[in-house]
Amino acid sequence: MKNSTQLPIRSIKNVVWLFCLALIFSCEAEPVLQEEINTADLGVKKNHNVVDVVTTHMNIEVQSTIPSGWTTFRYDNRSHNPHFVLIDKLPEGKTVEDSKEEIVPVFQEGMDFIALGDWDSALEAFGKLPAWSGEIIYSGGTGLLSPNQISEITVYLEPGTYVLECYVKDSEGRFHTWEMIAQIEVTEDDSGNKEPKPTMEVRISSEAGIQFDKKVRPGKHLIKAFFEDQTVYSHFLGHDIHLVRLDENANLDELNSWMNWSDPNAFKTPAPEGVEFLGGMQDLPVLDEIPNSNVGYFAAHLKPGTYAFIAEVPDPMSKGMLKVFTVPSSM
Ligand SMILES: [Cu+2]
Repeated sequence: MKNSTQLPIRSIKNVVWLFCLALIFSCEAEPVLQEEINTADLGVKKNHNVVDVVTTHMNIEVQSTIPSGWTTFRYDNRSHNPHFVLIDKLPEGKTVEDSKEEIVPVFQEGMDFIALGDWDSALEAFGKLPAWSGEIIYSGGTGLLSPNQISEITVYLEPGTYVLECYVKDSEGRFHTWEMIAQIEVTEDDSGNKEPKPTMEVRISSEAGIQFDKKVRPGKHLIKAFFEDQTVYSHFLGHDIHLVRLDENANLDELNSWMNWSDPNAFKTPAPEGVEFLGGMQDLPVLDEIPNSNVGYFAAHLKPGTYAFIAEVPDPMSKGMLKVFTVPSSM
């Protein structure tokens, strides 16, 4: 699980307290809807060595070793549920087995107590997170992706040991992370890939929310996700950017509420009706010592219709992190 982004786990008690406050004041939401769109064939893969990631059921299939530098991941969701691929850089010496033993069960225990309304026990459970979990660097990844969609992202990776994971919950409230977790070793060898050239840019910050030029032309795009800052919200996580397509039955309030794993009624299947998740960029850090740490790219094929950029944070609407836009048939 991702928890704090750059903040060491130091103030976990404060975070947990904020988290509980947020739960108390959390509101309702409902989703948005849409027509089929497929982001395959977006062109990025032709220019890069591509790391294929596939989900066929509740799993993540990926090669075990890749070079470092600019890296394109092509995520193919062939399952029946929405998923994402978060890329966590582990502290030196830690492996996916440590995550499975020391982090995943703790989040599940905490979540289960929240679902029962037992806040004291939830706090106690989250207090069992190992200190090293605060040193995990969340290094981007694909945003939420609906079934039968493909997402391509490009991020800059330093050498190290990484975990790929998805923590959407099933209908019973069980985190996908129990099965959807895999390790990759990023070597010292440079991939030789160049930073991609975007067709549009979307920026996100804790103060200004999500910002972009709303005059979006139809067609294929390579979207630059620029993180001006990063922080930890009441659900232990930082902000990220997801692209969704909305149909006329979509309910923005429902979608707004759904984007919060720490709500026992949210971030679980089924996904909100009327919403198609088209990928995006998971939490990127803003670290001086890692070049390009705060920049990532994701591809999108934007057919005419209604879309939104949204962050997976508690009540993104109130933070300026749910922004609807329309793609016209021509410009
Ligand atoms: Cu999943």
